[in-house]
Amino acid sequence: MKTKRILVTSALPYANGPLHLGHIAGAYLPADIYVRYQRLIGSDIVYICGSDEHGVPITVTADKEGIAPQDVVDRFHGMNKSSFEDLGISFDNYSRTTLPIHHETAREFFTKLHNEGHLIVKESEQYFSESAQKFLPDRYVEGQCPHCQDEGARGDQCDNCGKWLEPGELLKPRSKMDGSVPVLKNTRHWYLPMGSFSKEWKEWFDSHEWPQNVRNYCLGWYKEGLGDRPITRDLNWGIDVPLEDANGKVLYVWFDAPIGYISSTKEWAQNKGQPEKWKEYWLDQETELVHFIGKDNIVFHAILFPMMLKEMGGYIRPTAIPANEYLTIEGRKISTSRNYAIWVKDYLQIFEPDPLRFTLAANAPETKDTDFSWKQLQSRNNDELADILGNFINRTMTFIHKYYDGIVPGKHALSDMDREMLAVLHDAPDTMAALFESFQVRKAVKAFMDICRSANKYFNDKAPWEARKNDLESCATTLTICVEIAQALATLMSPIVPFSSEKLLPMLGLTKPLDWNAIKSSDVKKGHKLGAPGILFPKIEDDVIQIEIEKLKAMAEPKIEFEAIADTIDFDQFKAVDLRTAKVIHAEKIKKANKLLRLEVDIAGEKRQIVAGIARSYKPEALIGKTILVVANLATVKIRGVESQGMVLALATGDNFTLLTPDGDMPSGIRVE
Ligand code: B3M
Ligand code: ZN
Repeated sequence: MKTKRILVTSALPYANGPLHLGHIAGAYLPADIYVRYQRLIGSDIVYICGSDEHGVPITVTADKEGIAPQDVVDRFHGMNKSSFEDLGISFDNYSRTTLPIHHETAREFFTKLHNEGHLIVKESEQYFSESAQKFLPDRYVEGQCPHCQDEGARGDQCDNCGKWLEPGELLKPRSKMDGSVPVLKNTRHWYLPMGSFSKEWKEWFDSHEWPQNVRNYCLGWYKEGLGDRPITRDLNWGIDVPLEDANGKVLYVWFDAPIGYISSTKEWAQNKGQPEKWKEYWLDQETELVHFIGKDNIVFHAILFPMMLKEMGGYIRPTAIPANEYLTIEGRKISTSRNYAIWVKDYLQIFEPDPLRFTLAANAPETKDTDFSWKQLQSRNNDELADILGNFINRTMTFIHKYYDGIVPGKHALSDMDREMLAVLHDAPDTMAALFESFQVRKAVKAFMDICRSANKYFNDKAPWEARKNDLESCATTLTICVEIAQALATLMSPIVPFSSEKLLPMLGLTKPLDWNAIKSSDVKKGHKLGAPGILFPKIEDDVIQIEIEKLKAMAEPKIEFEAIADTIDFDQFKAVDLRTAKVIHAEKIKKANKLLRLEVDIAGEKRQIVAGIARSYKPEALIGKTILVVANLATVKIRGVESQGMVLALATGDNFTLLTPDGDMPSGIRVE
């Protein structure tokens, strides 16, 4: 059978911070499981990745720490590379985009696209900081989104509503470096006119099957019209634009980073002593290209990069883009800025890699966001890996060592039960292959655990401890089939929990996993010698897991900045503020203002409308009937065009608000004394 040639990539992680579980669940573990499976069936597969070392996230970290960007990427490239290794993410090459080989490849792309007239040049206005005397990258400019009024929008994009913003669109822009108000200044940049390639792109896109999220995202962009995408930036960190008249400009990180897949493949070929071998993967239309990414990278991998590859001529384009959704931690979004995450290197200081691999695979965010909890890790490890898989292996090993000196006794005539179990086992490779091939890791893990459950049931139903007394041939057959099952499981589990598979092989008297297809007709010979038994999955104890739960809780506590006490006032000044109880009679969200609610309150029979910035802490329906405290004599103002006749009293901790309410039932209109 002709083996497939496959090139697999995982999104290049920015080298501006450590890896957390969200990274692993998104673009790395699913890819590694797929690659390990493909290697087992003999595919010609190369798995490529590397550190994304340019771009503003790097300079933001460098500025924050007062160090050079190169120092930032040197630190985190090394850290992340070893985290991946320790977690068994088995790249064939893990490169980095500050290497000369990448700079050359990216410049070659730009030069060819430029010389062949595929790029356009445009003057445009960009934010310029007069205090820093330099153009400000988009992430350095913050302001209010004109579409949804979110205060935290960046110069180029609003994370809240996802809209891309043109320079000048942002309301109330200010520099995140020094708070100064930037001015708009003319500058020249090169663009990839995606609109002019959209017809051909659409034909290509429609000729493939894509996951629903990739289809929705891309067709949404296509329908809105694919505009001109800037591919250069006014930055002093990045790959210099290879043109005479482009001083001080670098390639936009999202132009250079995907090219990192190609330069990393070139480096891989060089390291193998076959420098031209990369072409078998990138320039042979027979090769399947699979990009594993998180959903926030869909447009770059399904629209921008394929357009670049097409216009370069001769390059392959992706045939599959598994784009995972997000992982939350104990029900909360991961936030590196608020240090709310579980870092891979911290995890690995306490636990083995496989329980995490298994837990993240079993609950992979393939089609929707999923949640990781420490209790879930403990139960996946203890109740499934240890009590189902580990238990089956252990009872098989113990029985054969105890009654057969560790020698497999051989099969005799098969009973119906034997045949049933062997049928389940012999179907397993195809069942799991179909799930791995279609990137359905969750289902593959479930299918694997179902086989383990069948194996335990088989052991119980055949009851070799009884058969040993009255039907030695049945007993011998049972145990021999159990070894065949165990040897098959060692192969089937290896893409998911490779370290445990490695540990299991010598116990079963094997030096390498069985061939994937050999499992379809397992046959362990009488006399096969088992190795020493061992514990595959040590239990994770409650007290150990509780420590991690407490640690995370402490991280989740909002960092409360205590404001200095305000200036002293006298009693009369306090008396001037009229604080009253008020009953909420209606509450609703305010369109396009995701932090605001419009309340209708009753203050001793007087109806008031009040705008309150508590939408992220309270659902409108939860407020109806509540008695709260308000400032009743505040001058009326308009907030986002809505009149507000007073102010609600609430306690702010981080970005969370807790309303002040009277202790016990209280009529409305009562004044605070
Ligand atoms: N460095 C990672 C991110 O957006 C980005 C991926 C590049 S893949 C070419 O989180
Ligand atoms: Zn917005």
